[in-house]
Amino acid sequence: RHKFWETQPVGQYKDVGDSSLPEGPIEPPTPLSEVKQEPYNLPSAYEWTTCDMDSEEICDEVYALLKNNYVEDDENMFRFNYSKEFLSWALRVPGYYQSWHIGVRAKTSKKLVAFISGIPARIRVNEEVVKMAEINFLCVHKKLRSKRLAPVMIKEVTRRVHLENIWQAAYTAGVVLPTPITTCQYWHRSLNPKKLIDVGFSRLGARMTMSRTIKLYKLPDSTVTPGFRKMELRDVPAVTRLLRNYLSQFVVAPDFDENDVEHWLLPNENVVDSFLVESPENHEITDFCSFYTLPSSILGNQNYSILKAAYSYYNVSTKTPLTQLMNDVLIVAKQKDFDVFNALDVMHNESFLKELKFGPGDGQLHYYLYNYRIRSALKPSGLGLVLL
Ligand code: NHW
Ligand code: EN5
Repeated sequence: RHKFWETQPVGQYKDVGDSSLPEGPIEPPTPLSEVKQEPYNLPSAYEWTTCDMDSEEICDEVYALLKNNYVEDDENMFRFNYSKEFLSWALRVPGYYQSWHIGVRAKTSKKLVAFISGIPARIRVNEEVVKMAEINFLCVHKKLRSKRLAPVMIKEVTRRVHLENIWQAAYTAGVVLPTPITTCQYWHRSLNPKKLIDVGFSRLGARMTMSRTIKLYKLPDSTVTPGFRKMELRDVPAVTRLLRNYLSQFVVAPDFDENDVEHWLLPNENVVDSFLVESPENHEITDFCSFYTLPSSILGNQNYSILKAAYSYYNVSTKTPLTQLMNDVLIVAKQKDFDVFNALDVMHNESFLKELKFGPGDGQLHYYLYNYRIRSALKPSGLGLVLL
């Protein structure tokens, strides 16, 4: 059923539930001298290119490929539209390898027709911190689909990750592959219900009018938690401590240091927003919340072309109840003109979703590890990892 994935060191369906298999690498590393030195072969009309994301022009090309060919919902009504600033942030991370930003061009026209990326990350699985690649933005132009290009791209990124002596990876997908470590549900909180209904993102509930719906999703004009403010550079050490301590309780979570927190969580306009609660009494940082900005193109609507979506990122509460903290972040997102606030049922998110009027979406997100087996079944609430 999976001619490619059957050949890869990933959990196979036949092994599901076999607790006699040990936790850890599925296959051992090979000596670096045995890693293939030349790129995999592409169909003869295409060539590999390494994408220099520092270059405005190349960033534009990757942006355009994804804008026109990346992930859509199951009814092809919306397509992710990651901004250039976002792509630059997501790919030029601490310690990144340019060689892991991989494009495919048509030889004659030089047009960029496919892309895949990896970034380095330290991911903790139970007690073990593992150096991994996070793989994202796999995309093949719509006109080149179903030609088995994706397996070649995956093998090539794998080869280039191996050349850096890294043997594991983490990735997410909306499709089922062998074999998810867990499956998460998307939840959506309407901020601009009229527009969401007009564009077909949501529907008017049974026995609901538009004005009752608008009233249902109304939010206060300003945040309520005393000491709630935007995160600043000077907060990096305190946020790192707070976050590391919080993430230590999950089975799978990133091992963030101060450099990572500065990159991933310091506010970056129209890319990532972060807030914290500083105690008015003793100036302690007690709570933290964040979201990233990922608009979607609205395909074929007369009135609107962009859906502005915020995605819940990392949230930590020690003093402020999580529900109150997340209500404040919804208020901020509304002030910033987002149409919808999305969240997965990871970490402690279940505890606020229903009360804050999130509803389940029609999409799921499957999480995967490459060449790493985990001992036991994982619930979404055991995941402390959010990929972009
Ligand atoms: S998930 C988003 C993926 N992108 C999209 O959905 C964009 C729209 N779709 C496309 O561009 C986030 C194409 O449909 C793609 C497939 C390119 C998806 N992951 O070329 P063929 C990520 O970026 C398998 C993995 O003919 P295509 C994460 C499929 O099962 N495999 O198909 C990426 C089949 O294999 P099988 C996927 O439609 C993680 C084969 O590809 C997949 O023209 C990558 C068919 O290939 C997916 N999302 O192109 C893995 N979708 O065995 C990283 C399909 O079933 C692994 N397939 O026959 C780790 C690597 C690093 C290791 C380091 C140690
Ligand atoms: C890896 N980094 O399907 C990314 N989104 O629910 C790749 N549905 O937006 C993985 N179909 O339910 C991508 N509205 C996997 C996700 C692909 C995109 C996707 C889903 C997630 C989504 C929306 C729109 C559906 C349009 C028709 C949806 C219902 C909202 C409603 C609001 C009011 C309360 C109930 C829910």
